[in-house]
Amino acid sequence: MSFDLVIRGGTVVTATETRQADVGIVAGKITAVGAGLAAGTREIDARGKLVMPGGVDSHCHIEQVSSFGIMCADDFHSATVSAAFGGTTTVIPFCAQHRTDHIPEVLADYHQRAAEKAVIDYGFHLIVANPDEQTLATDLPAAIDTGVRSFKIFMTYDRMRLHDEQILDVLATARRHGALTLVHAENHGIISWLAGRMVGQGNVAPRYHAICHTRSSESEAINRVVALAELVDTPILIVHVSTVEGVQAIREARARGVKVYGETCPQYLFLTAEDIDRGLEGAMFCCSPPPRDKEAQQACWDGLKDGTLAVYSSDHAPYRFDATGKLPKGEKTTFKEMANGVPGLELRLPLLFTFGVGTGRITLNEFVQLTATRHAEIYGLLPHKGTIAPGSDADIAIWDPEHRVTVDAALLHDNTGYTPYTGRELKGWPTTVISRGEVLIDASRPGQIDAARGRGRFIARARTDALQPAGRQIPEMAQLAAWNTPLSI
Ligand code: DUC
Ligand code: ZN
Ligand code: ZN
Repeated sequence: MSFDLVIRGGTVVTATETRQADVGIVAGKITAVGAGLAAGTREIDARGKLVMPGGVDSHCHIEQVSSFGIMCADDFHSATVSAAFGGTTTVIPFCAQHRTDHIPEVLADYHQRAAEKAVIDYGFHLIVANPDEQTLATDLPAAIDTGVRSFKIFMTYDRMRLHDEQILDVLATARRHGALTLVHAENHGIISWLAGRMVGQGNVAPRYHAICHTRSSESEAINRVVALAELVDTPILIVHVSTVEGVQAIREARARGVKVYGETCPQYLFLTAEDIDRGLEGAMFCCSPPPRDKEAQQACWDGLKDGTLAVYSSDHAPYRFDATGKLPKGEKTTFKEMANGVPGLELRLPLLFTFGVGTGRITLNEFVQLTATRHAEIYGLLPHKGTIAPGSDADIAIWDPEHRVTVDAALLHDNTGYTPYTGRELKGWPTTVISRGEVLIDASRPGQIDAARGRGRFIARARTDALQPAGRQIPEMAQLAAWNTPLSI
C-alpha cells in the first residue's frame, strides 16, 4: 500500500494504547497504524515525539455576541488558527440564540461566518434562550437533523436564563430527538441578589465577582438540573464545573445511575480567586463560574481522574482588556459590567500536558481521553475525530515532549491581547499539527501556519449512545408506568 503521508517512528498515543508505530495517511484519512509501513509521498520523522490525536475543544466561544451585546475578540479565523497552534484540530463553538432571535437564521449566520474563515473542522452547539413552541416543536428538531446535536442552556444571566419548566421543555425535546443538553449551572437568585448588594455598597471591583458566584450557587443549580434531567431521563452535561461541591454532586448523581457528564476547564485547574483579587486587572481572570481555591482545583483534578468530569475544554471566551470587552466603562466599569470569560484555546492542551502528564497526575492515555477522545464519543464525532485508527480523519498533533515555552501573550495567536497564564513554564508542545492529512503547522517552520481561510469543514454529528436516555425512572414515573398511564415526554 502506498501513502500520501507517513508519520514515522513516533510513539502513538490513543486513549487506550501507547506504542511505537508509523501512521499511514491516504486522502486525508488514516489507513494504517503499524511498524515498518511502506514509504509515503511525504514523510515526517517523529522519532522521539508523541503522535496524538488532535485535540477536540467542545466548549469555546467564537465570533459570538454575548448577552450584553459584546462581540468576542476572536473570529472563526483567529480562533481556529490559535486552536491549531495549540494542537486542537476540531472545535465545537456555539450558535447563540438571543431571546428575540429565530433559530434558523442564527444557524445560517454562524454557518456562513465559519465556512468563510475556519481553518480546522468544527461543529456547533445551539444556545437556547427562548424555548417557545416554534423552537421546541420545529426549530430544535430541524437543527438536530442537520447534525447540531447539542444545546446549551443557562440557569443564570438575565437575558439567557431559563426557569425550571422551560428547562424541562428543552430536556424533553432533547430526549425525543436524541440530543445532549449542556447546562450552565449557577443559581441566578444568589448571584444577582448578592451582586445587587455589593454594587449598592460600592463594592464594584472584580474581586466581588468571585464573592457573588458562591460555591453553593453552583452546587444548588447542579443538583436542581440533575433532578430535572432525572425526571425526564435524558443525558445532560454540566459545563465548567469549578467547585468541590459541584464535582461531588455530579459524582453522586452518576453513582445512582443518572446520565450526567461533567466538564472542567484550565481556569479551574490553574487559577484561583486570588488571581481576580488584583484591582482592575483582576478583570482578566473574571469568568463565570470564577476560579476558586486549591481545594477546588484538587477536586477538579480528582473528578477528571475518576471520570466524574468526562471532558476538559477551554471555555475560550476572549474579551480584550479594553473598552471592547472587559472595560466598557473604562476604569469605572463594575464587575457586573465586564464581559465574562478568559481565553484558553491555544494553551488548553500544553497546560494539561505540563501540569497533568508532566507531574504524573494523569497518564498520557488519560490526556488523550480528556482532550480528544471523550469529546468525540460524547458529542458524536467518532470515528472521524478524536482518535488515531484506520478510518479516522488524519487529525494529528505531533508533540515534542521536551519543547519548553514560557507563556507570553505575544506568542499566542488569538486576539485577546493577554493570557491569564503569563509566565508559566511549560514543557511539551505540539510542534507539528495535521488536519485531514494536511500539515498545517510544521516543526521545521515554527510559528507559521499553512491553512487557507475556510478550509475547515462543518461536521454534522451523529447520534451516539452518550445521547440516549439511561433507561431509569424515578419512582413516580415508575408508578405511572405500572398504572399503564406513562408520562408522554
Ligand atoms: N461564562 C460563560 O458562561 N460563558 C462564557 C464565559 C464565561 O465566563
Ligand atoms: Zn457557561
Ligand atoms: Zn462558555
